[in-house]
Amino acid sequence: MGHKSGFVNIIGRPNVGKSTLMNAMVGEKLSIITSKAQTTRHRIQGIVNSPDYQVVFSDTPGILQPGYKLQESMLRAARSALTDADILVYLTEAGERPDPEDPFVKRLKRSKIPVLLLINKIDLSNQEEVNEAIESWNGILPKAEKIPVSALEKFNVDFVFNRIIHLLPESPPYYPKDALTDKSERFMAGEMIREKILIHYKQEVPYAVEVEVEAFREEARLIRISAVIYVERESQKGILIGSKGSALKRVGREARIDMESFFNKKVFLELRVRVKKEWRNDERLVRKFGYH
Ligand SMILES: Nc1nc2c(ncn2[C@@H]2O[C@H](COP(=O)(O)OP(=O)(O)OP(=O)(O)O)[C@@H](O)[C@H]2O)c(=O)[nH]1
Ligand SMILES: [Mg+2]
Repeated sequence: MGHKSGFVNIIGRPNVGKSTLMNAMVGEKLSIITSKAQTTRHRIQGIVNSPDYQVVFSDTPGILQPGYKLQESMLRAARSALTDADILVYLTEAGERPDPEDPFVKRLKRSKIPVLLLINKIDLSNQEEVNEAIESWNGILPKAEKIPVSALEKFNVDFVFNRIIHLLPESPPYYPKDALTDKSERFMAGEMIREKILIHYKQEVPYAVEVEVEAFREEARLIRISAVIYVERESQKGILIGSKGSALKRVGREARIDMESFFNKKVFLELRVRVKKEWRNDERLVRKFGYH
């Protein structure tokens, strides 16, 4: 058997556990994870290498009905993942009722790409509910292989990984064998900051936030990172900073701890907050922030 390599794209609704699953497969925290829907905004690759294979996973934003420009870009990222895969992983939750009219499901049905349909979060479910879910998916996507998993508790994750290796086409590697992701260190640092904001703030603040890492300088003994957090309104700036800066300090402290563990080096992190009115619906700004 020759070398195997290919693209495995993970798609599904917001919050079903796509990023948790990719991180579990790759064995690194590449994608941020929070309990809030729409955590992931970009397509993020996670690469697993061995002498015999290279698997290029793509984590994608959850599939949603876009309400503003940023979400249009998020949906495009998820859609693109439907077509350029060797294997599709469609992640669902045990409690989710399949909708045969869902345009994504219809496209999956027509697709010639093999689909692994994973029923996630079974740790929160029971056998009966899982069986019902499998049965209803059997009626809609009969060819897809249905596998119950728990990405959080890593139940069946190895089994899914082995199925992926089995289905992977023979091919030389697409990337160098030490590659881990397509994203830069700056991007990773920005995501770590955004994760803490998603965790600590309520309602609309996390959704109105974008993080831009302006400087990332690696010195002999530490990395100096300076980032700007953009919000849409003055009121959000106040909430983000908190009384005497305490809320922002917490974000900085927790993000820095994650950065030090990810980059394996001491980090000096500087955060500033700026207002960019309605950036989420501004085509030019959305593009400037790296969304296509
Ligand atoms: N109980 C349980 N929780 C899970 C499991 N997998 C993921 N979660 C939780 O579900 C929430 C969402 O997980 P994510 O991995 O961020 O979900 P996602 O699909 O990437 O979400 P978006 O990026 O917003 O589309 C987090 O709170 C996870 O801890 C699981 O197997 N069991
Ligand atoms: Mg995600």
